[in-house]
Amino acid sequence: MSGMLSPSLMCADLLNLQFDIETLDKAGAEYIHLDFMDGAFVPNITLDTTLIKKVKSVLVNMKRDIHIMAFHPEKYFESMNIGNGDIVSVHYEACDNLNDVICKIKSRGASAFVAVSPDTSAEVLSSFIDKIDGVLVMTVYPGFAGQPLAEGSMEKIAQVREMIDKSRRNLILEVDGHVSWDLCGEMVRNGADLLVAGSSSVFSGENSLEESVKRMKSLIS
Ligand code: S6P
Ligand code: MG
Repeated sequence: MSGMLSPSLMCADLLNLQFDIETLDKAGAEYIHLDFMDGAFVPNITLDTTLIKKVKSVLVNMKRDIHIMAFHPEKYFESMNIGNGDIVSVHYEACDNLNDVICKIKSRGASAFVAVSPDTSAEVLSSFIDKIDGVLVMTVYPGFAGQPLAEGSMEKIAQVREMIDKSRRNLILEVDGHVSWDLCGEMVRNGADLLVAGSSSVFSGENSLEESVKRMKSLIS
């Protein structure tokens, strides 16, 4: 069992973004996690659509993993230039017509993921599991980095893994929030495929970014 890595750009050095992105790419991270917030679905604002669009032009091996924490996420697809190779996660709690949003993501050639916040039951995913390419299990409350792991997160990862296995579809299970050095191995053992790394690990400042990616990869392989 081996996990993939998606370092979260909102935790990077905002004054040296291009350097950090290129370092993560060279070090072997598979994805770059790009958080978009609207200040309404969540009480915060982070990376904007222009930056999210521009990131694509400096990636060599990494792919974009775009996490949209916003109402009406489809409003932003064009300005982010969403297309082939991108993962796009939209929140179950933020969409009036999730089926329609999923279709719009797929029609652009991207992979459609549904994100569930800590207080949302995994059961809600059963109506969408046949249509999506992955699930994003939020293990902190959306909006901020540096939070503790939400209660019941490990059990929820295992529960979603079971749902995916039962569906017999090849979905990716992504985990976002407090993916620490200590917990990342257990998350993968519970069924996570793709881990978002933020201030609890890769951006903790203990090691260089390059060393951090290698350390994380060795813990999840
Ligand atoms: C939170 C956001 C996340 C954070 C990540 C930070 O709203 O969706 O992607 O960037 O949780 O990592 P950490 O280790 O600080 O929780
Ligand atoms: Mg995120």
